[in-house]
Amino acid sequence: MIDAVTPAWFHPAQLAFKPRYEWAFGERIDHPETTARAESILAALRDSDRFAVEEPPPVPPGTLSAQHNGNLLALYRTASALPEGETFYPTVFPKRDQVQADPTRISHAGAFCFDAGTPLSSQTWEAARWSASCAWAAARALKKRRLPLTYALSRPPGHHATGKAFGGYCYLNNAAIAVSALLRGARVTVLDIDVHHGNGTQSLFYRNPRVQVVSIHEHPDACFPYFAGFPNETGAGAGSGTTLNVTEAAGCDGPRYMELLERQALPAIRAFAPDYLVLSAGLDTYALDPVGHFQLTTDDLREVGERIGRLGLPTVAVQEGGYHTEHLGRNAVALLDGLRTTLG
Ligand code: OKP
Ligand code: ZN
Repeated sequence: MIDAVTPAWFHPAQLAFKPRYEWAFGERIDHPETTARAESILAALRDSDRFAVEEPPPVPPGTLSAQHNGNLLALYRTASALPEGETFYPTVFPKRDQVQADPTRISHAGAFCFDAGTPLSSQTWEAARWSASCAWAAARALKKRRLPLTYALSRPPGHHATGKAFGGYCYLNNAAIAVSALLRGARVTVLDIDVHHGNGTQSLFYRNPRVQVVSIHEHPDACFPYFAGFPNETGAGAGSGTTLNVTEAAGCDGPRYMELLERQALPAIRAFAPDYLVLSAGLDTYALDPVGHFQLTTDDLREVGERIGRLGLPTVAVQEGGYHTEHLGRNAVALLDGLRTTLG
């Protein structure tokens, strides 16, 4: 049980970026990844007496370039020069043999992107950089202050961003940046409980024997990101066996989810015996979520937190998805309260 206040990180510049719509199966839909999400979580943290919100210092550029290709970062700077109010949606996605990709041209953005739901504007880089800064600051505090739990209110999310490409509403891989802040002389597990597979996080650590990546998500046969997250992806090279994908069909409810956690995810983490846990804390497993197809309740999310906390690992929770704006803050606090109950 944690009695002390849990520190949380957020920067107001994360609210500057407002994606308006995404292309989903040929339809233009309102973009689910809104600033209201962060405001819902912020309000719920502030309404409780158990969290203290701080502003992070900026993440060092070298920490970003350790995870992401220079051309991808250069493209974000190019996007920063877009005219105010203009948004660029990549629609041409060249294959490797067709590429002369120039990151100083916004028209080439599709070479660094894998879907049509992740727009660029003059505000994207600023927001993504502060989102990553939250994850970096939360991980550093966990280690330096020897805390049981810290929370990064990261937005935009990060787990789909790979070393070379953005997509799935993600630009910088916040969880990977948290890992990098913890990794010196340590082993780290990323447990990704977002309803979508974190293909970016998986690919960044696929061959790394010191970073285990465990994810529970809707099976990619019928769910974004479609091309990764299958159970037969288990790591490669020196990292063979350090990736675990636990999948379930749409409709997965609380009791079934607890089974997946207790029978598959948590035993694998105990066997790896890491020094730290980075929790990719997506809340789109919630039954009323407009994007995800799982059926968890707010009480289930609290129980998920309690069960993860029983690992007894110093944990940095990094916000990922979760799109039921009204209940999002309540769900974030439920998950964190669950962790607080059993950690410490
Ligand atoms: C981001 B995160 C189908 C379009 C799918 C992408 C979903 C990205 C989820 N309606 N759009 O993992 O919460
Ligand atoms: Zn998600």
